[in-house]
Amino acid sequence: MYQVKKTVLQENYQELQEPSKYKVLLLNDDYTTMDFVVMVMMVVFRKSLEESQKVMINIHKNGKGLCGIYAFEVAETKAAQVAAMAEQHKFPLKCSLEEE
Ligand code: TYC
Repeated sequence: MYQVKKTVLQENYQELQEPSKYKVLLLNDDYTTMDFVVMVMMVVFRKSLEESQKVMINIHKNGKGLCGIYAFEVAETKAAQVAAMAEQHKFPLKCSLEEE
């Protein structure tokens, strides 16, 4: 009985929690062009030209940078879009996801 109550309480608690959010980070490399990264940022992450340029330079200097924070499915879709665009253009550009 105690175990059943405990399980029900745990389930209720989990249902009350906000779903986790995920950071989508873009990684620097030596081959992807700056223009391509800026274009990806505008198309996939819906940033302005100016913001995309700022984020791209930050990644170029620091090795990686934050492109956005989303629910898991959205973050996964954005990462898949980046991977598909990079593959199409034969660039090694990579994304990573981090739980917030
Ligand atoms: N380092 C790349 C260059 O000098 C530009 C670049 C920026 C690549 C950000 C990837 O996520 C990246 N062409």
